[in-house]
Amino acid sequence: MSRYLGPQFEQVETMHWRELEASGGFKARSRPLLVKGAVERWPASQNWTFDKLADLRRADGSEVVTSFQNGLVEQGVTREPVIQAVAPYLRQLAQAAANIRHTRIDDIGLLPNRRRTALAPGERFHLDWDYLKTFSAHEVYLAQWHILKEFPELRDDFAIAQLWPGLRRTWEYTFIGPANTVTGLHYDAPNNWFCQVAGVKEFLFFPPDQSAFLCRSRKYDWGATLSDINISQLDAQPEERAAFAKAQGLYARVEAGDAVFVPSKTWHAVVSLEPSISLAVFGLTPWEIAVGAVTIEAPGLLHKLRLYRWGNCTCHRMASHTTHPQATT
Ligand SMILES: O=C(O)CCC(=O)C(=O)O
Repeated sequence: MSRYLGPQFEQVETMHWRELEASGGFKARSRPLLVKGAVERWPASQNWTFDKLADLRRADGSEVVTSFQNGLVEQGVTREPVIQAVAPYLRQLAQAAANIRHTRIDDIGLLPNRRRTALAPGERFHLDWDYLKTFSAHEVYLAQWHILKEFPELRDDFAIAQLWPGLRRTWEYTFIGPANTVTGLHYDAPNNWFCQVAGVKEFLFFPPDQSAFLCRSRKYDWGATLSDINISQLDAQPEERAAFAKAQGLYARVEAGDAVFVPSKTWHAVVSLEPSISLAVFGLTPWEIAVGAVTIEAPGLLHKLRLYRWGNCTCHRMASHTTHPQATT
C-alpha cells in the first residue's frame, strides 16, 4: 500500500512581534497568523513554569483539584473526566520537560523542524501521518482549565491587549500536558489568540472554505464544531481519510514564547511535541456576543433541555451516536 500523503499544506503567515508593531499592530483578519516572540516579553514567560504553577494553592491553602481530559480532546469517544490534584501532575511534567532537552526535538513531528526549515517560501508539502502512530496510551490532559477564573491575579502575566486592541470580552483556558497530546480537528465560534508559554506544538489549520473535505460531526460541543476525521486513526477511516486528503491546509510550528491567531471558524488540530503550557484567549466583541446569543447560547440551552443533540456531545458522558466505529462506547 502506498504511503498516505493526506492534505497538502503551506506554512502559515509568520512575523515577529516587532514587525507586527512596526506595521501598525494587529488588524482583524480571517487567516491564521503566527507571531514569534509575542509572549516571550510578558511576565508569563517567567511566572508560568510547571513548578511555579504547581505551587498554586486556593485561598484557604488547600490543593487545587480539577477535571482532566481523559482521551483525545475533541475526538472520538468522550470519556468521563478524571478529577485529580494539579500539583503532582505539574511536578511530573517539570521532570519530563527537564529530561526532554536531551532528545532531538528538531527531528520529530508531523513536520520535523529540519524538514520545515529547508522548505522554500510558499513551497507546499505533506505531513508524516505515521508520526501519530508512534504515540502510546494517552495520558490525561489538563485541557480547558479555566485557570484565570480560579486565580484572576494571573491575568496580569499576559498583556493580551498589546496583541489584541479593542473592546471585547475574553475568556481563557489553559492547555497543559505532556508531549504527544492530540487535540482533534474542530473549529471554535470565537477568535482565539493562542499563547504558547512552554514547549512546542504543531498546529494544522484549514480555512472555512475547506469544510467540504472535513466531515463535520453531529456531536455537540458548546461553542465548537467537531469533525468525524480522527487524525490519530486515519487508517481506520477510509472514507474520511480520502476526503481529508483533498483539503488544503496551513501548518504552524508554535514554540515557547509565540502566539498564534486562530480565526473564528478555522478548523484546527494540535499536537504537542514537548510538555507544554498554553493559554487560549478567546474573545468576542459586543456585536459578536449579540450574534453568539443566537448561534451559541440558543443551541446550548436546547441541548441542556435535552432537545438538541442529546446523547451525542462532549459535555455528558454517554453513548455516542456518530456513525463511526471508533466513536461508539
Ligand atoms: O493546545 C491544544 O491542545 C488545543 C488548543 C485548541 O484547540 C484551541 O485553543 O482552540
